[in-house]
Amino acid sequence: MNRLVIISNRVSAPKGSESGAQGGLAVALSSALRQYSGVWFGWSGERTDTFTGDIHFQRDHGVTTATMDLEDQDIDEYYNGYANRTLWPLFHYRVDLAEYEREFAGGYQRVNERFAQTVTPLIEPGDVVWIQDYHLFPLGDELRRRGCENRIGFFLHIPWPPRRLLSILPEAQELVRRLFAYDVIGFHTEEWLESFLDFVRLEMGATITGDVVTLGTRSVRVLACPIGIDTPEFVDLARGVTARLAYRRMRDSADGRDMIVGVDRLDYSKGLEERFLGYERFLVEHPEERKEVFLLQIAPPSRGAVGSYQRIRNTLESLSGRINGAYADVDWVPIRYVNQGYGRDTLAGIYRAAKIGLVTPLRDGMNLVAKEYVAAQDPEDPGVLILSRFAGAAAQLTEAILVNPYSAEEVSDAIRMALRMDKPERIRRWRACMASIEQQDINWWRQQFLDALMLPLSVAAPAAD
Ligand code: ADQ
Repeated sequence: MNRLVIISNRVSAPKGSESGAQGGLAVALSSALRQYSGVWFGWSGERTDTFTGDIHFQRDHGVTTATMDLEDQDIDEYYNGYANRTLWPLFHYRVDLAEYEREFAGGYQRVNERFAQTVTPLIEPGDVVWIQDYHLFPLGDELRRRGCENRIGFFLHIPWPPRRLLSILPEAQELVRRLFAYDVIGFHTEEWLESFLDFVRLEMGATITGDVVTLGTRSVRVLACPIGIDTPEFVDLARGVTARLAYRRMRDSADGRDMIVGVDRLDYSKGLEERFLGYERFLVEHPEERKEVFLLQIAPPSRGAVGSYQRIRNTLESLSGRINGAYADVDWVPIRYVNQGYGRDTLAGIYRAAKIGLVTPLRDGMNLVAKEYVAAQDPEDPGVLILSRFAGAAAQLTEAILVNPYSAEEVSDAIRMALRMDKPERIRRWRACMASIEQQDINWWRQQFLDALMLPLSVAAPAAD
């Protein structure tokens, strides 16, 4: 296998070091990269007065990382601007929150050039380059402009929006045209892939033959390849000492009540407001159940410099306060709302102690929390996963209770159903979900993508009917 060069916006601290709340992408890549020699390049997360392109190398737990610092203006326009004020909301169907500023688009382009300029000397002939996510759509094209002839793949970790939504983006066609610099583009689900194909075919006149899409003189292979977790590792974590302590702590403090757990970055796409309202509906419709359950919502803040994130944080603070004020008693609080991150081993114990995993994003590329919740369960007495139909994970975890997160009634009914589900039914459903995350784990995902990246482009799969 050739050396692997992974490029993503941020480079996560490799596993083993204290890193607090890691995003799903970071968790997935640190396991994937450890198995190859090579390097992981990205922004250090640090600011510099003047961009120099200096690279900081680090080697930790078998992973070499290389990072660069960015200027304040870069961070404002590229990261807080185009990536998280324009692309993230639009790609999560939140047209109402997306902002279109020329400075953002300009900063995004400039920083992608800075990535290309800085990483180019690190790429050796024969290396396979794998670029991650929506921060870096044009990077493959920027590398090609600098003479890079290596195989370059791109994986999108968020949904691809329907074509009419994407058309709202002023630079949509140019952005998508530049994706044809890649050899392979991966999406989590068939749904996101279909939306991409719709756009390139209907808006841009691309032709599709099997899994190869051609626009002008450039062809790119596309695939749907759902990311997984390191399932055996997570199963072990859930049985380890730290998880057992967390499990005990939760069971003691639950005092015989059933715990419902939600774990998410504090992000409007995760449907936290709707989740609280669905849970409130359950409390209203089933007053006899009130003191028998509680909801633990763990939500560490993210992207605090972006206004929409400040607003969702305020909304959730007042909503949890209102619900607790309305229904709490001297010896019971309906929602425990916690804004800090926890280690993965502690989280595993918390998942295992929860009768219900409540995962209700309004739109999510995949959602790894749903998979972690399943992996952490006791096979003899598993809890029940309630999962949004609009998470990519719903295409695989079909035996979860699938809900429309916008419907408080559906969420309330699902909670009731999960609380009443008998053990044989819980075991049956859990086994089906577990089989899926065992087969399609993080190693499977990485291999699927890299196999596609190694395939010569002429070997097209037969056309789908
Ligand atoms: P995220 O939006 O970050 O990822 P997700 O897939 O759920 O969403 O991953 C979150 C990760 O962070 C999980 O591994 C979880 O354990 C961890 N985490 C969350 N809250 C935590 C807390 N309080 N403490 C500690 N850890 C916490 C993006 C996309 C997803 C896609 C992933 C991977 O938005 O749709 O699944 O990338 O492709």
